Amino acid sequence: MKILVTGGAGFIGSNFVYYMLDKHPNYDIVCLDALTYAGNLKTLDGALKNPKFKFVKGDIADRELVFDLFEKEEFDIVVNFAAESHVDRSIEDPGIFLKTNILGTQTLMDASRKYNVKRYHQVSTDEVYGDLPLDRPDLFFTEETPIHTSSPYSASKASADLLVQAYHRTFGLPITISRCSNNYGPYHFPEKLIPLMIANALNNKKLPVYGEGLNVRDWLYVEDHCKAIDMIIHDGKVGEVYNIGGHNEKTNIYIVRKILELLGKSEDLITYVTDRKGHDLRYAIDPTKIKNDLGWEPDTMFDDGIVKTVNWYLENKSWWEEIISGEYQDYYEKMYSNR
Ligand code: NAD
Ligand code: TDX
Repeated sequence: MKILVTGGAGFIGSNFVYYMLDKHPNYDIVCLDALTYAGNLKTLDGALKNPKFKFVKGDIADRELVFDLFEKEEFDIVVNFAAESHVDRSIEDPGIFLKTNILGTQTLMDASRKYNVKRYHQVSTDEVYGDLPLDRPDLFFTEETPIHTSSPYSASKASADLLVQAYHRTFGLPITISRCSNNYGPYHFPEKLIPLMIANALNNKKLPVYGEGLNVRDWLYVEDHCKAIDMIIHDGKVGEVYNIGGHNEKTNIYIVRKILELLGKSEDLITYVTDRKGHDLRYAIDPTKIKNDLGWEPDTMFDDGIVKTVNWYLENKSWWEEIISGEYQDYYEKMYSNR
Protein backbone atom coordinates (compact mmCIF):
# COMPACT_ATOMS: atom_id res chain seq x y z
CA MET A 1 0.00 0.00 0.00
CA LYS A 2 1.36 3.42 -0.94
CA ILE A 3 -0.17 6.53 0.61
CA LEU A 4 0.32 10.17 -0.35
CA VAL A 5 0.06 12.45 2.68
CA THR A 6 -0.11 16.10 1.65
CA GLY A 7 0.68 18.76 4.26
CA GLY A 8 2.65 16.18 6.25
CA ALA A 9 5.14 18.78 7.53
CA GLY A 10 2.36 20.58 9.40
CA PHE A 11 0.67 19.84 12.72
CA ILE A 12 -1.87 17.09 12.04
CA GLY A 13 -0.22 15.75 8.87
CA SER A 14 3.07 15.07 10.69
CA ASN A 15 1.29 13.34 13.54
CA PHE A 16 -0.50 11.23 10.91
CA VAL A 17 2.81 10.32 9.22
CA TYR A 18 4.21 9.05 12.55
CA TYR A 19 0.96 7.27 13.40
CA MET A 20 0.87 5.44 10.06
CA LEU A 21 4.58 4.49 10.01
CA ASP A 22 4.09 2.96 13.44
CA LYS A 23 0.73 1.30 12.81
CA HIS A 24 1.43 0.02 9.29
CA PRO A 25 5.20 -0.57 9.06
CA ASN A 26 4.82 -2.24 5.65
CA TYR A 27 3.15 0.79 4.00
CA ASP A 28 5.06 3.32 1.92
CA ILE A 29 4.30 6.91 2.88
CA VAL A 30 5.13 9.84 0.61
CA CYS A 31 4.69 13.35 1.97
CA LEU A 32 4.09 16.27 -0.40
CA ASP A 33 4.41 19.62 1.33
CA ALA A 34 5.20 23.13 0.09
CA LEU A 35 6.90 24.03 3.40
CA THR A 36 4.98 27.26 3.82
CA TYR A 37 5.44 29.22 7.05
CA ALA A 38 3.44 26.42 8.76
CA GLY A 39 5.51 23.52 7.41
CA ASN A 40 8.69 22.42 9.12
CA LEU A 41 10.97 19.68 7.83
CA LYS A 42 12.52 19.31 11.30
CA THR A 43 9.16 17.99 12.48
CA LEU A 44 9.71 15.02 10.16
CA ASP A 45 13.31 14.28 11.32
CA GLY A 46 12.25 10.96 12.86
CA ALA A 47 10.29 9.87 9.77
CA LEU A 48 13.09 10.80 7.36
CA LYS A 49 15.24 8.07 8.95
CA ASN A 50 12.63 5.46 7.97
CA PRO A 51 13.20 3.84 4.53
CA LYS A 52 9.40 3.52 4.10
CA PHE A 53 9.05 7.34 4.15
CA LYS A 54 9.83 9.87 1.44
CA PHE A 55 9.50 13.67 1.44
CA VAL A 56 8.78 15.74 -1.68
CA LYS A 57 8.71 19.53 -1.55
CA GLY A 58 5.97 21.00 -3.72
CA ASP A 59 2.68 22.85 -3.99
CA ILE A 60 -0.54 20.79 -4.27
CA ALA A 61 -1.81 23.41 -6.76
CA ASP A 62 1.19 22.87 -9.08
CA ARG A 63 -0.42 20.63 -11.74
CA GLU A 64 2.76 19.58 -13.49
CA LEU A 65 4.52 18.62 -10.30
CA VAL A 66 1.48 16.82 -8.90
CA PHE A 67 0.77 14.87 -12.09
CA ASP A 68 4.46 13.85 -12.43
CA LEU A 69 4.47 12.65 -8.83
CA PHE A 70 1.28 10.59 -9.29
CA GLU A 71 2.62 9.03 -12.49
CA LYS A 72 5.88 8.05 -10.83
CA GLU A 73 4.58 6.85 -7.49
CA GLU A 74 1.28 5.09 -8.36
CA PHE A 75 -0.46 5.91 -5.07
CA ASP A 76 -3.23 3.70 -3.72
CA ILE A 77 -4.58 6.31 -1.30
CA VAL A 78 -4.34 10.10 -1.06
CA VAL A 79 -4.96 11.89 2.25
CA ASN A 80 -5.11 15.65 1.81
CA PHE A 81 -4.10 17.62 4.89
CA ALA A 82 -2.40 20.44 2.96
CA ALA A 83 -4.17 23.72 3.61
CA GLU A 84 -3.90 27.23 4.83
CA SER A 85 -5.35 26.58 8.26
CA HIS A 86 -5.42 29.74 10.38
CA VAL A 87 -8.70 31.67 10.60
CA ASP A 88 -7.01 34.95 11.64
CA ARG A 89 -4.69 34.87 8.61
CA SER A 90 -7.69 34.24 6.33
CA ILE A 91 -9.29 37.43 7.63
CA GLU A 92 -6.11 39.38 6.77
CA ASP A 93 -5.50 37.83 3.34
CA PRO A 94 -8.08 35.39 1.90
CA GLY A 95 -6.50 34.84 -1.57
CA ILE A 96 -3.98 32.12 -0.70
CA PHE A 97 -6.74 30.22 1.15
CA LEU A 98 -8.78 29.97 -2.04
CA LYS A 99 -5.76 28.89 -4.08
CA THR A 100 -4.44 26.17 -1.77
CA ASN A 101 -7.63 24.94 -0.17
CA ILE A 102 -9.85 24.89 -3.28
CA LEU A 103 -7.63 24.79 -6.38
CA GLY A 104 -5.08 22.57 -4.61
CA THR A 105 -7.86 20.10 -3.78
CA GLN A 106 -9.04 20.17 -7.40
CA THR A 107 -5.53 19.46 -8.67
CA LEU A 108 -5.10 16.48 -6.34
CA MET A 109 -8.49 15.09 -7.37
CA ASP A 110 -7.76 15.51 -11.08
CA ALA A 111 -4.53 13.56 -10.62
CA SER A 112 -6.36 10.96 -8.48
CA ARG A 113 -8.84 10.44 -11.32
CA LYS A 114 -6.22 10.18 -14.03
CA TYR A 115 -4.02 7.73 -12.09
CA ASN A 116 -6.91 5.65 -10.66
CA VAL A 117 -6.29 6.26 -6.99
CA LYS A 118 -8.42 3.83 -4.94
CA ARG A 119 -9.35 6.38 -2.27
CA TYR A 120 -9.12 10.17 -2.09
CA HIS A 121 -9.62 11.35 1.49
CA GLN A 122 -10.28 15.02 2.22
CA VAL A 123 -9.37 16.25 5.69
CA SER A 124 -12.00 18.85 6.44
CA THR A 125 -13.19 20.65 9.55
CA ASP A 126 -16.23 21.20 11.75
CA GLU A 127 -15.96 24.89 10.84
CA VAL A 128 -17.83 24.18 7.58
CA TYR A 129 -21.01 23.91 9.68
CA GLY A 130 -20.66 27.46 10.99
CA ASP A 131 -21.32 27.89 14.70
CA LEU A 132 -23.89 26.96 17.36
CA PRO A 133 -25.43 29.32 19.93
CA LEU A 134 -23.89 29.39 23.41
CA ASP A 135 -27.27 28.96 25.11
CA ARG A 136 -28.27 25.72 23.33
CA PRO A 137 -25.97 23.00 24.74
CA ASP A 138 -28.40 20.42 23.33
CA LEU A 139 -27.36 21.22 19.72
CA PHE A 140 -24.51 19.44 17.92
CA PHE A 141 -23.13 19.25 14.37
CA THR A 142 -24.16 16.05 12.60
CA GLU A 143 -23.17 15.09 9.05
CA GLU A 144 -26.61 16.41 7.97
CA THR A 145 -26.09 19.90 9.43
CA PRO A 146 -26.15 22.38 6.53
CA ILE A 147 -22.89 23.98 5.41
CA HIS A 148 -22.93 27.57 6.68
CA THR A 149 -19.56 29.26 6.90
CA SER A 150 -18.25 32.34 8.70
CA SER A 151 -14.61 33.05 7.74
CA PRO A 152 -12.72 32.98 4.44
CA TYR A 153 -10.92 29.94 5.88
CA SER A 154 -14.10 27.97 6.58
CA ALA A 155 -15.64 29.09 3.28
CA SER A 156 -12.59 27.76 1.42
CA LYS A 157 -12.75 24.44 3.27
CA ALA A 158 -16.50 24.15 2.58
CA SER A 159 -15.93 24.94 -1.11
CA ALA A 160 -13.39 22.15 -1.27
CA ASP A 161 -15.81 19.72 0.41
CA LEU A 162 -18.53 20.53 -2.13
CA LEU A 163 -16.05 20.01 -4.95
CA VAL A 164 -14.98 16.66 -3.48
CA GLN A 165 -18.62 15.53 -3.34
CA ALA A 166 -19.15 16.77 -6.92
CA TYR A 167 -16.14 14.72 -8.13
CA HIS A 168 -17.69 11.65 -6.52
CA ARG A 169 -21.14 12.19 -8.02
CA THR A 170 -19.98 13.35 -11.46
CA PHE A 171 -16.83 11.31 -12.07
CA GLY A 172 -17.24 8.46 -9.59
CA LEU A 173 -14.04 9.41 -7.74
CA PRO A 174 -13.87 7.17 -4.64
CA ILE A 175 -13.81 9.81 -1.94
CA THR A 176 -14.36 10.15 1.79
CA ILE A 177 -14.45 13.35 3.86
CA SER A 178 -13.78 13.78 7.58
CA ARG A 179 -14.81 16.85 9.57
CA CYS A 180 -12.95 17.06 12.84
CA SER A 181 -13.18 19.44 15.78
CA ASN A 182 -10.21 21.45 17.14
CA ASN A 183 -7.06 19.37 17.57
CA TYR A 184 -4.27 19.84 20.11
CA GLY A 185 -1.00 18.04 20.81
CA PRO A 186 2.66 17.92 19.68
CA TYR A 187 3.88 20.04 16.71
CA HIS A 188 0.91 22.45 16.88
CA PHE A 189 2.05 25.71 15.28
CA PRO A 190 2.31 28.48 17.93
CA GLU A 191 -0.10 30.84 16.16
CA LYS A 192 -3.02 28.69 17.42
CA LEU A 193 -4.66 29.10 20.84
CA ILE A 194 -3.10 26.30 22.94
CA PRO A 195 0.55 26.47 21.78
CA LEU A 196 0.44 30.29 21.65
CA MET A 197 -0.70 30.46 25.27
CA ILE A 198 1.90 27.89 26.39
CA ALA A 199 4.74 29.76 24.61
CA ASN A 200 3.64 33.16 25.90
CA ALA A 201 3.21 31.93 29.47
CA LEU A 202 6.67 30.33 29.43
CA ASN A 203 8.10 33.64 28.20
CA ASN A 204 6.06 35.61 30.79
CA LYS A 205 4.30 37.45 27.95
CA LYS A 206 0.65 38.53 28.02
CA LEU A 207 -1.94 35.90 27.03
CA PRO A 208 -4.29 37.59 24.50
CA VAL A 209 -7.83 36.26 24.95
CA TYR A 210 -10.28 37.40 22.25
CA GLY A 211 -13.48 39.07 23.48
CA GLU A 212 -14.52 37.68 26.86
CA GLY A 213 -13.00 34.24 26.30
CA LEU A 214 -16.43 32.61 26.37
CA ASN A 215 -16.36 31.07 22.87
CA VAL A 216 -16.46 27.28 23.02
CA ARG A 217 -14.29 24.80 21.10
CA ASP A 218 -14.53 21.00 21.13
CA TRP A 219 -10.94 19.75 21.67
CA LEU A 220 -9.59 16.41 20.46
CA TYR A 221 -6.08 15.01 21.04
CA VAL A 222 -4.40 14.86 17.63
CA GLU A 223 -3.59 11.14 17.78
CA ASP A 224 -7.31 10.36 18.07
CA HIS A 225 -7.93 12.31 14.85
CA CYS A 226 -5.17 10.29 13.14
CA LYS A 227 -6.72 7.04 14.37
CA ALA A 228 -10.10 8.08 12.95
CA ILE A 229 -8.64 8.89 9.51
CA ASP A 230 -6.82 5.55 9.45
CA MET A 231 -10.15 3.81 10.12
CA ILE A 232 -11.99 5.85 7.48
CA ILE A 233 -9.48 5.22 4.68
CA HIS A 234 -9.60 1.49 5.38
CA ASP A 235 -13.20 0.84 6.40
CA GLY A 236 -15.15 4.03 5.64
CA LYS A 237 -17.83 3.91 2.97
CA VAL A 238 -16.98 5.63 -0.32
CA GLY A 239 -18.90 8.89 -0.81
CA GLU A 240 -19.51 9.41 2.93
CA VAL A 241 -18.76 12.23 5.35
CA TYR A 242 -17.64 11.37 8.92
CA ASN A 243 -17.65 13.82 11.80
CA ILE A 244 -14.84 13.35 14.36
CA GLY A 245 -14.97 14.70 17.90
CA GLY A 246 -14.82 13.52 21.49
CA HIS A 247 -17.50 15.60 23.28
CA ASN A 248 -14.95 17.81 24.97
CA GLU A 249 -16.27 21.36 24.91
CA LYS A 250 -14.37 24.05 26.76
CA THR A 251 -14.49 27.83 26.80
CA ASN A 252 -11.28 29.53 25.70
CA ILE A 253 -10.80 31.11 29.11
CA TYR A 254 -11.01 27.64 30.74
CA ILE A 255 -8.20 26.45 28.43
CA VAL A 256 -6.03 29.49 29.17
CA ARG A 257 -6.50 29.15 32.94
CA LYS A 258 -5.72 25.43 32.77
CA ILE A 259 -2.45 26.12 30.94
CA LEU A 260 -1.45 28.75 33.51
CA GLU A 261 -2.26 26.32 36.33
CA LEU A 262 -0.20 23.52 34.77
CA LEU A 263 2.75 25.87 34.26
CA GLY A 264 2.43 27.42 37.72
CA LYS A 265 2.01 30.92 36.24
CA SER A 266 -0.15 33.81 37.41
CA GLU A 267 -3.56 34.65 35.91
CA ASP A 268 -2.33 38.26 35.84
CA LEU A 269 -0.76 37.33 32.48
CA ILE A 270 -4.26 37.17 30.92
CA THR A 271 -5.25 40.18 28.81
CA TYR A 272 -8.59 40.54 27.03
CA VAL A 273 -8.19 41.91 23.50
CA THR A 274 -10.46 42.96 20.62
CA ASP A 275 -12.53 40.05 19.38
CA ARG A 276 -11.90 38.16 16.11
CA LYS A 277 -14.14 39.45 13.27
CA GLY A 278 -17.08 37.09 12.69
CA HIS A 279 -15.90 34.95 15.65
CA ASP A 280 -17.72 31.59 15.72
CA LEU A 281 -19.39 31.10 19.11
CA ARG A 282 -19.44 27.36 19.66
CA TYR A 283 -18.38 24.21 17.85
CA ALA A 284 -19.64 20.81 19.03
CA ILE A 285 -19.44 17.55 17.10
CA ASP A 286 -21.87 14.65 17.29
CA PRO A 287 -19.58 11.65 16.58
CA THR A 288 -22.36 9.01 16.62
CA LYS A 289 -21.86 7.95 13.00
CA ILE A 290 -18.14 7.18 13.19
CA LYS A 291 -18.68 5.42 16.55
CA ASN A 292 -21.51 3.23 15.27
CA ASP A 293 -20.21 2.54 11.77
CA LEU A 294 -16.46 2.21 12.39
CA GLY A 295 -16.14 1.67 16.14
CA TRP A 296 -14.01 4.80 16.63
CA GLU A 297 -13.76 6.48 19.98
CA PRO A 298 -11.10 8.71 21.49
CA ASP A 299 -8.36 7.19 23.68
CA THR A 300 -7.03 10.38 25.28
CA MET A 301 -9.24 12.40 27.62
CA PHE A 302 -8.62 16.13 27.87
CA ASP A 303 -7.15 16.14 31.38
CA ASP A 304 -4.42 13.71 30.25
CA GLY A 305 -4.01 15.19 26.78
CA ILE A 306 -3.41 18.72 27.99
CA VAL A 307 -0.77 17.54 30.49
CA LYS A 308 0.96 15.53 27.75
CA THR A 309 0.82 18.57 25.45
CA VAL A 310 2.20 21.05 27.99
CA ASN A 311 5.00 18.58 28.81
CA TRP A 312 5.78 18.17 25.12
CA TYR A 313 6.21 21.94 24.74
CA LEU A 314 8.42 21.99 27.85
CA GLU A 315 10.57 19.16 26.51
CA ASN A 316 10.76 20.48 22.92
CA LYS A 317 11.51 24.14 23.48
CA SER A 318 14.00 24.29 20.61
CA TRP A 319 11.23 23.25 18.14
CA TRP A 320 8.92 26.17 18.96
CA GLU A 321 11.54 28.71 20.05
CA GLU A 322 13.09 28.52 16.59
CA ILE A 323 9.66 29.13 14.99
CA ILE A 324 8.76 32.12 17.14
CA SER A 325 12.17 33.74 16.67
CA GLY A 326 11.74 34.08 12.89
CA GLU A 327 9.11 35.76 10.68
CA TYR A 328 6.57 34.83 13.34
CA GLN A 329 7.70 37.95 15.24
CA ASP A 330 6.40 40.17 12.42
CA TYR A 331 3.15 38.21 12.33
CA TYR A 332 2.71 38.56 16.08
CA GLU A 333 3.44 42.26 16.01
CA LYS A 334 0.94 42.81 13.18
CA MET A 335 -1.85 40.77 14.78
CA TYR A 336 -1.47 41.60 18.44
CA SER A 337 0.21 44.96 19.01
CA ASN A 338 -2.38 47.65 19.82
CA ARG A 339 -5.15 45.08 19.59
P1 NAD B 1 -0.97 23.38 9.51
O1 NAD B 1 -1.14 24.79 9.10
O2 NAD B 1 -0.24 23.07 10.79
O3 NAD B 1 -0.21 22.57 8.37
C1 NAD B 1 -0.52 22.73 7.01
C2 NAD B 1 0.59 22.08 6.18
O4 NAD B 1 0.23 22.19 4.80
C3 NAD B 1 1.95 22.76 6.33
O5 NAD B 1 2.97 21.79 6.46
C4 NAD B 1 2.12 23.54 5.04
O6 NAD B 1 3.47 23.70 4.65
C5 NAD B 1 1.35 22.67 4.07
N1 NAD B 1 0.84 23.43 2.91
C6 NAD B 1 0.18 24.63 2.92
N2 NAD B 1 -0.10 25.01 1.67
C7 NAD B 1 0.37 24.03 0.85
C8 NAD B 1 0.37 23.84 -0.56
N3 NAD B 1 -0.18 24.75 -1.39
N4 NAD B 1 0.92 22.71 -1.05
C9 NAD B 1 1.48 21.81 -0.24
N5 NAD B 1 1.53 21.93 1.09
C10 NAD B 1 0.97 23.03 1.63
O7 NAD B 1 -2.43 22.75 9.52
P2 NAD B 1 -3.08 21.62 10.46
O8 NAD B 1 -3.61 22.27 11.68
O9 NAD B 1 -2.14 20.48 10.57
O10 NAD B 1 -4.34 21.22 9.57
C11 NAD B 1 -4.23 20.16 8.62
C12 NAD B 1 -5.58 19.96 7.98
O11 NAD B 1 -6.55 19.62 8.94
C13 NAD B 1 -6.13 21.20 7.26
O12 NAD B 1 -6.75 20.80 6.08
C14 NAD B 1 -7.14 21.77 8.24
O13 NAD B 1 -8.16 22.45 7.56
C15 NAD B 1 -7.66 20.50 8.89
N6 NAD B 1 -8.17 20.62 10.27
C16 NAD B 1 -7.40 21.19 11.24
C17 NAD B 1 -7.87 21.25 12.55
C18 NAD B 1 -7.04 21.83 13.67
O14 NAD B 1 -7.53 21.93 14.80
N7 NAD B 1 -5.79 22.20 13.46
C19 NAD B 1 -9.13 20.72 12.86
C20 NAD B 1 -9.89 20.16 11.83
C21 NAD B 1 -9.40 20.11 10.55
O1 TDX C 1 -4.57 34.50 20.44
C1 TDX C 1 -5.66 33.89 20.41
N1 TDX C 1 -6.62 34.22 21.32
C2 TDX C 1 -7.85 33.64 21.33
O2 TDX C 1 -8.70 33.97 22.18
C3 TDX C 1 -5.96 32.88 19.43
C4 TDX C 1 -4.93 32.48 18.40
C5 TDX C 1 -7.22 32.30 19.45
N2 TDX C 1 -8.15 32.68 20.36
C6 TDX C 1 -9.47 32.03 20.34
C7 TDX C 1 -10.18 32.05 19.00
C8 TDX C 1 -10.97 30.75 19.03
O3 TDX C 1 -12.21 30.95 19.66
O4 TDX C 1 -9.27 30.66 20.65
C9 TDX C 1 -10.12 29.82 19.88
C10 TDX C 1 -9.28 28.85 19.07
O5 TDX C 1 -8.61 29.60 18.09
P1 TDX C 1 -7.63 28.92 17.02
O6 TDX C 1 -6.59 28.14 17.74
O7 TDX C 1 -7.21 29.97 16.06
O8 TDX C 1 -8.59 27.84 16.34
P2 TDX C 1 -10.00 27.95 15.58
O9 TDX C 1 -10.23 29.30 15.04
O10 TDX C 1 -11.04 27.37 16.49
O11 TDX C 1 -9.72 26.96 14.34
C11 TDX C 1 -9.04 25.69 14.55
O12 TDX C 1 -9.97 24.63 14.60
C12 TDX C 1 -10.60 24.23 13.40
C13 TDX C 1 -8.01 25.43 13.47
O13 TDX C 1 -7.08 26.49 13.42
C14 TDX C 1 -8.66 25.20 12.14
O14 TDX C 1 -7.67 24.87 11.16
C15 TDX C 1 -9.62 24.04 12.27
O15 TDX C 1 -10.32 23.84 11.09
